Formats: sequence, structure tokens, C-alpha cells
Amino acid sequence: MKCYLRAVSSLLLSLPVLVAAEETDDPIDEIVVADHATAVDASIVNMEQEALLDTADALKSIPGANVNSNGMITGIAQYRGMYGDRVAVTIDDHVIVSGGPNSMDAPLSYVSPMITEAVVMERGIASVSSAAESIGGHLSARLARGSFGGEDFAISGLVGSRYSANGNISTTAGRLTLANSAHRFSALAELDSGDDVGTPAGDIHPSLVDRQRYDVSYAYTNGEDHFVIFAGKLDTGDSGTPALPMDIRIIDTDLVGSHFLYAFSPRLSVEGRVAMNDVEHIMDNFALREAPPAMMQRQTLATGSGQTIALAGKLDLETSTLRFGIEHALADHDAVITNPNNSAFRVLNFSGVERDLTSVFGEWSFERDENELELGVSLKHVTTNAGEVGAAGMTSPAVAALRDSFNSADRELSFDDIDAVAKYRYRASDDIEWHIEVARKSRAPSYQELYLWLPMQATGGLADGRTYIGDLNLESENSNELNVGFTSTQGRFSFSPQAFYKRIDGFIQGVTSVNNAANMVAMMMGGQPALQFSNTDAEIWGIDMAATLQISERVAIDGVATHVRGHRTDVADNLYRLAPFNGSIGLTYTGESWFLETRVVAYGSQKDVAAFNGEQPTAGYEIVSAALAWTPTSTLRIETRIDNLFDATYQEHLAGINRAGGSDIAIGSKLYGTERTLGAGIIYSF
Ligand SMILES: [Cu+2]
Repeated sequence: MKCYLRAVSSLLLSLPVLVAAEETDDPIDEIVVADHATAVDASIVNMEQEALLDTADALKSIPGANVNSNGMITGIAQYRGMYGDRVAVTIDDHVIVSGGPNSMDAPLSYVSPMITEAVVMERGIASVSSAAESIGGHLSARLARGSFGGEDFAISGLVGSRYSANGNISTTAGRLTLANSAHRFSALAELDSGDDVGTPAGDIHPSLVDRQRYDVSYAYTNGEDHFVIFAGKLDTGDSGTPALPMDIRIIDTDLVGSHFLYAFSPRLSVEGRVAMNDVEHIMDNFALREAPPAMMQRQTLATGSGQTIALAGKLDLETSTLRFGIEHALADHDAVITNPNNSAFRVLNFSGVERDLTSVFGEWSFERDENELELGVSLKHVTTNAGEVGAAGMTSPAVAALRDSFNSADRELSFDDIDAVAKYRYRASDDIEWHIEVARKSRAPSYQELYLWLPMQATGGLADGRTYIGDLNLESENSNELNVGFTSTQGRFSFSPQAFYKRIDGFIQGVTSVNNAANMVAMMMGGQPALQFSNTDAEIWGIDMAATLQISERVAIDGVATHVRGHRTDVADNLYRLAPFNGSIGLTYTGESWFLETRVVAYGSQKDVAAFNGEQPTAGYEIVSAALAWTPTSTLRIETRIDNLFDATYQEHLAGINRAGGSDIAIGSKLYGTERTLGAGIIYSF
């Protein structure tokens, strides 16, 4: 298991293949529990054993991480108080461009859980070589495309299904791989579906799900050099997002990518990657939820596309290693809002929006005796632009004023930023390893933060119910961060706490707009003035940890705890939608063919809420779950589980507010967590 996890971690972390070629024989082990591992520099969830519908939910078991959930398959990664575009999520080495202006196709929705290998959170500060835009950390996930085989071609694969009785949710997946030691052909598919789920307070409507994911790939290796090319498709149909103003009708995404590693010599290797994704997305506010009056019905067609090309090298010097790289990433976005009952109504929400990034980095790492040092610098150049907008069928002079001022403004913008990261590791003894990191990380504004011209809730999934407008004068935000921690093993007990502090200058969030035209339109639409994305100042600090106590060879206790606090420093307010204090304690039994787990997850109340957007506080709660897996043979796995054993009534702070009419949960009420739920699964691999 540890071997596997180490392989996965080295495979998935940062520039994946380059790191894989490197030796990582660290005397301090990871904190390993079943399919989870936390080390000083990474937390890993091996997805094979996870019974999840949304891969993003795996983050809840990672120290410091959590998920802002806007629907059953619309989970936005949160790490140490930052989320959305601030956290770099790479899927198969590619930073996916979400097509939905509210991140309905959040990056992790592209990795269906049963065909995903692992989710790897780079713990603490992300290296500059990991991802160019990573002010809030770096998370990577990769589809499980099978492994290379022996001398002769052979077929391997799996077929399996998991079922949850609450909402008749099923996830069914298959993989077929034809491989020898040099070539590997693989095909994957996962089909997910479900109806509305129940909570002790009633059913959540709409929370149905319909999603299919396919992938075909070819890979080559000669032991030193690697090459992979893949093509995939995400086909999401009617799926509810009750925390957002609309639901998913269609997300139709094509993904293509390629990746190579070539070793010029034992000391110099070069890695390249090319990837693109192309999204077509339709959402509306009337088909899945209770429809508003005919004139208030809205349908949005959003398209997005992304292209990345990157080249990186690794040079082994006498006593150190040098990494360097260049990346160019393009993103395009359009969104048009219509009313099916009024053909004259047509709002160009985002029109011809571009956001392009060019970055270069250099990273030097040095290891001697007990000391390990990494120094990295990256330069980033982001250019953005947007076409002219309009709102046919909206006769308000305030709308015309907003349109005219946007169309006459200079919308071609550019942002130049420098990131610097220093990491130091010190092995004080065989039992304890210290970790100290400092960094300055930056983020250029998102396209919504710049180009949202008409007050709308298209905010990358903030889901606070407020309408926002962008600001063409925004500047990049800069985070100065310190992270200190250690990993210690004392006999049967392992413990890995870290504490961090970050001060973010220019932190972008909404403040009450002083634009009269925007406020007039916002009052008309939502009864509250608009918020405008603005540069503010903020600080975030916290502590998170993982621990295990190996009671016997087969029995272990593990725990994870996360505490984070974030507030503005220019005015007195808390940051919005931060996870309350939370922790979990699990007891596991790992037998020859049986695996048993019981777990208590506890969340504190969240009273430190954001006043600027009227965030509601949430009460604390505890939920208990139990899971049993039986592997009668090495190829067959049978699972059963019960979640929320005591049928507790609870509201997750990060799950958002219900916006959908016709649900058992009132509009404006925090969404409830699922009731007692039975699940089962069977997976056959060959
Ligand atoms: Cu959408």
C-alpha cells in the first residue's frame, strides 16, 4: 500500500513524469489509513475504494481541504480558506477551463470517481513547477487508465457498480486495457445517475444527476521515455444545482491531450504537454425546479474552451537539481441569456471573453544530509479582453448606461506578476521531519471579476444569492504566506500538523457597489444593491493535521482536523464561505479479505460569517458512518456502507443556500445533509 501510494504521489505531484523519474526514499513515512495518506508534502486519496458520486467530496478527508458544493456533482475545491480559481486543479496535467460562468462544470466534475486513480493535494504552498496560477494551492487528479503489462499483449480491466438507496444514485464504470510492456491502449466509461436525495428535513429538489464520462488513450514507454495521448468526453444531462439560480441541462465537453517525457541523457530530461477542452453548456431556471412566471424564465447558453501548451526540463547538476519550464494557456468564454417565452430577450452576459496566460519558471532544489531546500521563481503574464455586450429586450435606461460604459471602456488588460517560493525540510532525526515554507503568490483577476457588466449571479459559484458586477480596474492579488509543520512517528503513533498564515494584499471580493446604474438594475432583479468585485485586504490563518495510531497489525485509529480563520484587514468582516472547524476520527480493521471502517465526522458551528453578503451562520453537528468491504478473491470486491447512521439533521456550512422553488427545503434556507443512507457496490477486475 505504501509503495502504491508513494508511486501515485510521485506520479501525480507537480510535473508528474519528471518527478516520477526522481527518487523519493524519505525515511519519514506517510500517515496511511486504508486508501488515504498524508505526508509532509502531500495528501492523497486513492479513489479506488471511495464510494462517492462527486470526486470533490474526497477533499473532505484531506487536512485543510474541503468542498463548496453547489449540487451533487458541482463541488468546488477549497483549501486553507481559498477556493474557486484560487486553487489550481489539474486534471491529467491540464488546467480545465470551466464552461459555466458559475463553475457548474467545476474541474473535479471531469474526473468521475470510479475511473479516477487518485486525488493529490500538494500540502501547504504549491511549488512554482506545479501550476502557474496556484495562490490557494494545487490539487491534481488523473483518470485510472490501467498499467503497462508484460512481454506479450494482455487484456485487463474492471467492471463495477455502486448504488446508494437515497435517491437511487448509481455509479457504474468499466475499463478495458490492452497492454504489453511498451504499448497500452485503454478505454474507460462511467455512467452516473440519480434522483432527488432525501434529508431528515425533506427532499432536496432538484438534486437529480445524469452524467457520462468516456476516455480512450494510447500510451508508450521504453522504460525511460513516456508518451500518452488521450481523447475524452463529458456528457452531463439534467442535474440539479439548488444552491445556484439555474440547473444544468447540458454540459457537453470534448477533451484531448498529450504528454511526453524524453530523456536526452541520464541528467537531462524534457517533458511536454498539449491539451485542450471545449465546453458547450446549457442551463435554465425553469425545467428542473419550480418554474418562475413566464417573463422571468431564463436559459443560458455558455461556451468555453481552453488550450495549453507547456514544455519543461529537468537537469541534474552535481549536488542539486534544476527545473525550468514555459507554459502558454488560452481560455475563451461566451454566455448568452435568453427567455424561451420572449424571443426579443437576449443578453450577452459574456461576449468574446479571452484570458490568456504565459508563464516561465525556474526551480532549484538541493539536498545534503538532513537538509533539503527548494527555491523557485515564476513570471506570469496574463492578458484579457472582452467583446461588446448588449441586452436586447431590457428597456431600462440603467441597463443601457451599463452597456454603453462597458462598450466604450478599454477592455484589453494585462497583468504581470512574479511568484517566489522557498521550501526547507529538515530531518531532525529518524522520527521527526520539519517543514518550513515561505512564498509570495499572486493571482490575476478572473474573467467574471473583470467583465461581468450587468448585475448577475455569474460569479464562479459563489452562490451567495447576491448579484455582482466586475471592475475593469482590478489589480492582481498578492499573498505572502508562511507555512510551518512537522511529521513525526513515535512507535505506533504518527502525527503531521501544519500551521499557516497568509496575508493577501488586494484580495478580490465583493463590496457594495457605488455604481447607481448597477444598483438600480440589481434592486429590480434581486431587491438588493449589487456587489462589485474589488481589491480588498485579507488574512487567513489556520492549522491542520493528520494522525494515526496503529493499535495492532490490523487495527488502527486515525484522525484529521482542520481549523481555518479568514477576515478582512481593511474593514471588520470575516471572509465568506470558509469551512468551520472540523475533524474526523475513524477506526479501521484491515483483515486478509475484510476491511471494516467506522467513522465520526464532527463540524463545529460557523459563527464567523461574512457580513458583506449576509452569510448565514451554521450550527455544529456530528455524523457517524460505517463501511464494510469484502474481497473474497483478489479480483472481486463487495462493499456495503451506511452513512449518517443516526439520521442526524444537519446543514453543511459549505453546501450553500437553497435557491430552488418547489423543494421541501424553503428558498433561502441552508441546504440539509442527506439522511441515513444505505449503499452497496460490487467491482470485478480482471
Ligand atoms: Cu451553468
